[in-house]
Amino acid sequence: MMQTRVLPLLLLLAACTTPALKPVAVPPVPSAPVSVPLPAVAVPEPLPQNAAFTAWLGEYRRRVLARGGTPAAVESLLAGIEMQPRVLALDKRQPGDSGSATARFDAYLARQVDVGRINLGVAAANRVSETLAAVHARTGVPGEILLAIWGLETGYGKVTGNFDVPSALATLAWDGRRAALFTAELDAALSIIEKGLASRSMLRGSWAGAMGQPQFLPSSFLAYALDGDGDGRADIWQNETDTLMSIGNYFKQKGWQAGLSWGLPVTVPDGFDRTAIRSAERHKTCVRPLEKHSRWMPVAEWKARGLTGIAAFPADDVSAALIEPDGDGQGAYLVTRNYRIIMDYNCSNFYALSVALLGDAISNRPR
Ligand SMILES: [Ca+2]
Repeated sequence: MMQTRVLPLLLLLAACTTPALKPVAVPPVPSAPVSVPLPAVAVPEPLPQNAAFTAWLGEYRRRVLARGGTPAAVESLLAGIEMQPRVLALDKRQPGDSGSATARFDAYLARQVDVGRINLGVAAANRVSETLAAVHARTGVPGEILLAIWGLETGYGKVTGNFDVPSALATLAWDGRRAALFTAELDAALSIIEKGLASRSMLRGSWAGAMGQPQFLPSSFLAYALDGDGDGRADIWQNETDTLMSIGNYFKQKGWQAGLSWGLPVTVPDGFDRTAIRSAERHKTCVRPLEKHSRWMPVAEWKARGLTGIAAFPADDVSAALIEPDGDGQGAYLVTRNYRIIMDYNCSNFYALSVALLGDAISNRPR
């Protein structure tokens, strides 16, 4: 634009003062211009983070409106969404399954399942005993598993996270490392508002978008949250009964078998042949943690192979797998299909074993 305006004027001036073009002496280019400072070159600056995020959010708004999102719900969801650098920092710091490669389960267990958490679990068991019985009756999930999930996720509802969940999800979706996952969760948050299941201001939780006392992602809220106290709402943020009923429903829908324990600690005999129990299962999700499980065998077969501490298992025909989280001969657990349901909640052997053992500790403590 600028050139087209200025160029004719320059040509006009040149025509007035110079009758003809003459060769112009071009100064030689210095062969080694070491001391000559380079002229300042205007490098286009990258879009500031916030501007890039705002552009992403605008595109998201356009997309959800184009596919029929309720405008009022879309604006409600997007109102107050901000890019959260702290979410990005926490996401980059997050270790993989079970922490680093050198993390040990015994140390993790000692941290997660300490006397304080067990005692609070026993107190909670007394306080909400009627609710636990009601959830057990409806879902088949025993109280100690409900309490252990509740206790490990949020300290029995005390630490639910104070991040604005739509902001956290949008930040993670925009960041791109797991864009599809977090965009789908942002869509689920929109559905929660569209359906009037929770208000915009209630959508608070962890930096990774896990909400309320059971730490449900929005998609889990849509799929599993239940109203436990009969007021017509599933309030997983403030209501303990709704929280426990929702956790029970999650387990039931994922396939928890009523009356089947998660498993138990066992002792593996010296010289045990571990190559003979390797699993040929191929997993599509939660691959690395599930690769640590042996193949399934009936309890009777495990007994025949010399495992001890197994007598408490009620039935010899129950299918079970062996896990040694800290390596061969350093603590072993025989687990049932129900243990895999705990892993559905959080794909980690460290987590699932902690839930199982916290549950045992709570239920074995006198009330
Ligand atoms: Ca309710």
